[in-house]
This record gives sequence, structure tokens and C-alpha cells, in this order.
Amino acid sequence: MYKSEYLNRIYESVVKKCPGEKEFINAVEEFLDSMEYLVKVDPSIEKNAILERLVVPERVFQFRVPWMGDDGKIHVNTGYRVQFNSAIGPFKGGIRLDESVNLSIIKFLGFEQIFKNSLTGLPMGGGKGGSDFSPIGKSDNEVMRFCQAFMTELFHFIGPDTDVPAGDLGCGAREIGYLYGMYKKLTKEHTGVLTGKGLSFGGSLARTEATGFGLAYFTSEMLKTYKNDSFKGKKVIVSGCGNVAKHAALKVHELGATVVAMSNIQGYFYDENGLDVYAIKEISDRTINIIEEYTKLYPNTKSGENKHDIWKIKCDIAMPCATQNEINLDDAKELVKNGCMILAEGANMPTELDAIRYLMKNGVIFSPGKASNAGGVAVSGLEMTQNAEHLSWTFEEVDNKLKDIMKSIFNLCYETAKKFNEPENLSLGANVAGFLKVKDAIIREGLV
Ligand code: 2IT
Repeated sequence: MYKSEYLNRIYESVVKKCPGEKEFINAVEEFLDSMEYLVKVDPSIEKNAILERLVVPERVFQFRVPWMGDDGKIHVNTGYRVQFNSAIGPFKGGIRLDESVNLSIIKFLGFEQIFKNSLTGLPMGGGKGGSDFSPIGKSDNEVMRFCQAFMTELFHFIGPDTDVPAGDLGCGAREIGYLYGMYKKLTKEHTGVLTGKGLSFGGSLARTEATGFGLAYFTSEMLKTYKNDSFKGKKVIVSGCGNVAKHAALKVHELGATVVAMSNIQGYFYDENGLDVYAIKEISDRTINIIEEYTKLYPNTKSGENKHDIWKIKCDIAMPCATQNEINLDDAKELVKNGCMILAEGANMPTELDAIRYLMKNGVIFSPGKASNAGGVAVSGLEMTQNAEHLSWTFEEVDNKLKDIMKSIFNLCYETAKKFNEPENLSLGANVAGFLKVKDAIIREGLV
């Protein structure tokens, strides 16, 4: 499958050792694609068994999370923390709380996080955690009891200089608050052990907005560099309605674009003349019945239940910000047919591999989540710095640093891709640039 015998060996070993872990295997496959040239010209990679060491997590924890429902019934979920790679800094990555969570998904996310965190330029290794618990439909008290039970296990493995979790899908400010409270009680320490905290107990301004805003800043750089253009007058689809999507929608609107369609777990909704992104933010902050509430406000809004249909709507820029595998090959064909010119991922791996290949072959410039959604973890890194110096920076200070970081991630990916004579191949740029720093650290730190 690969030209390199070494890459084939790595891929086969992962398939053999991780049967059924399709998301993780996909993430490795996509990454190895970008290593073809590098392993040929740099023998130190194979000599030091760098890829062998990269595809195996340093540590994996799996634990039972028993908690009691409001009705007095006992529930049992499974908790995970995958400490994937700490070559360049303490493990860092979110906690996903969703029914779909399994070891494969946490490993895929942790693997991606290694390169994403490296691209930010901040000293953070890659990790991820989560549970097959979904806060949707649970009471506040149930969510609290789950988070407390989860932390009574997790606290053994984390620390402000060891492993610093944060939020992800299903794990927002409320959950981080409960997790942090229990960590503090168990350790008697007020430290920056989690990011995405509330502003009253060590959180950073602009962390909530960071992933969505960062995605918009990154895409602005794409527009400027490749098209000598900007968001002004562009039609944009932003899938999702969560933290990433709503802030991406707000920022691209502020930059002059029209958001024509969005979606949530119930389906998608659209208005060719533009959605009211402020109303969407207000509604999605308080309820999950977004489509129902929004169409009450704007009765002319169209909607549908099949989420794949959102990609049939005409747009200049597509920003998938919901979850993994939301764009398949058929969706990619629709986007190309309708003249979409840029696809920038806000979620982690929302585009399937054959869809990515099709888009790139057909002139759509593609940016992988590990580059374009790195703004979230970047501001998490800035939250760690603020906690370490016991200070809080202003919104503007953090936002300006975020802008600089997204610009430098774009430039790093672009310049790296250019060296391979593939200036539009940001996947290649992101994988190679993210990898090189980690590789250097692994070699220098010796066989550990
Ligand atoms: O996917 C991601 O980068 C995140 N969920 C954020 C991780 C973090 O540590 O802020």
C-alpha cells in the first residue's frame, strides 16, 4: 500500500495489534501517507524506531465509573485516559463525554493531538480521555455525580506538569468545574491541572471562543495566501452548533462572510440569505432544541433531518465543526460540484480519507483539524502559563496571541508543504512539521 517497506510494516503492526480500532487505524493511515518522502530521505527515523514508538501510547488507563442516577439506580460507565506521547511536554488533550466513546476513538484523538500540540509551538505532549457517558438528557446533579466519580480515578494519573486534561465534545464549562472541584478536594491543591476552567477559578479569557475563532483566523490565512482574498462576501457552511461551530460562525460573520447553513444532532438548517449567528449563539447556549427555536424566530428557515444533505448547499467555504466522519466521498463530490474552494476542519477528522483525496484532486484546498482547530489547545496552553504565573491576561491579550499562533501554524504548514513542491497540501505540511519537532525530542531524550 505504501511505497516504503518501513511504512507498510508500521501500518500492518498497528492493524494486527489493534483489531477493530478503525478510527485509530484511519488516523495512523492518514499520518503515514505524509511520511513517504521523509522516511526515504531521513534514515534516522527508522534507525531510532521513531514510528514504532509513536504509534504505541506511552500509557493507557481504563477504569470503571459507577454513579447514581436521580432515580436511585446505579449506572456504570467506562473511563479512559490515553497518555500518547510526552516527548515535547506534559500530556495535553481533552475529555470527550459521548455515548460513542471507546478506546479506538480516544486513541485516534490522542494520536492526532501529538501533532496538533506540536504545531502550536507550545510545550505540550499529546493525550486524550473520555467516557461513554453523555451529559445529554441528564440532570445537573447526575452530571456532577458522574464527573466526581470519574475524577476519583483520573486524579491518580494527572497533574499540572504530568497530564493536563480539558474539555471536548460533551465536556464543557460545567463538567470541567465539577471535575476540578473533585480534583482539588482529593489533592488539596489549586493548580492548573485542567484547562477550560471557569473565570472565577483560574480559567482563561477567550478559551471558550478559541477553537472557533482560531479556525476563522487560520482560514483567513488560507484565503489570503492561496486566493489573495478574504471572508468578505463568501458563503460559508459551518456544521455543528457546539462550542467550536457557534464561535466559528460568529467570527466568520464578523469578518464579512455569510453563514448559510449549520446543524446539530437533530438535523441541519439553512437560509441562503444568511443565518442570524447571534441568535444561534444565544439559543444554543441554553437549549439543544436549536432548529425548533430558530425557526420560530425565522419561519422562512429551511431544515432537514439528514445531516449529509447540508453539504449539498452551495458554499465557497465548508467548515465541518461537529464530529468525526461527517463528510464522506459523496458529500465531497457535492461540494466540488457546487464550487466550494476551501474546506477547513474545525472538528477532529470530520472528513473521511477518500473524501479528502477527492477534494484535493479536484482543486479544493483542504486543511486538517490538527492544524486549523489547534486554537483551542493553544489557548489551553496559554491558560497553563497564566496559572503557573498566578495571573490572568485580558481577552485582547489572549486573542492577539491566538491570532499570532494560528498565523504561525498556517505558515509552518504552508512552508513545509512548499518544500515538497505541494504548496496546497496542508495535510502533508501539518503532519511533517508537527512530526519533526516530536522526532527531534524523542531522539535527544534517548531510549525512554
Ligand atoms: O481537540 C482538542 O484539541 C481539544 N479538545 C482541546 C484540548 C485542550 O487541551 O484544550
